[in-house]
Amino acid sequence: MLGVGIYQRVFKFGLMAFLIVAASLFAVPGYAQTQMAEGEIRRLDPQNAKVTIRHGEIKSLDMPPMTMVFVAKPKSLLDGLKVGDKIQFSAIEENSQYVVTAIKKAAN
Ligand SMILES: [Cu+2]
Repeated sequence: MLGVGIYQRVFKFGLMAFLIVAASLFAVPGYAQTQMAEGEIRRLDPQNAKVTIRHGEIKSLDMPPMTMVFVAKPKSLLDGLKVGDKIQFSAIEENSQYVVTAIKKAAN
């Protein structure tokens, strides 16, 4: 009887450790998603995959609010957008360029 209890405890501990690891794996992309910055489209240059965004603070890039040009990757991210649209977006720094990797229209 004692043996069964120990195995159950070991199994429960292992299961808990597995769940914690699994939860943290899911939590990382979930956290990144909530880190989208707010912005407004100021200028669009789809042929060159460029978009000028007046943006709020971007914590992931340690950047204060400003208006600046981003490269859209892929440039199809710019499809259906127009000047004045309020957006939420994700951006990264890549080869000393700022690259938008996701855009979604914000509900006004
Ligand atoms: Cu900026």
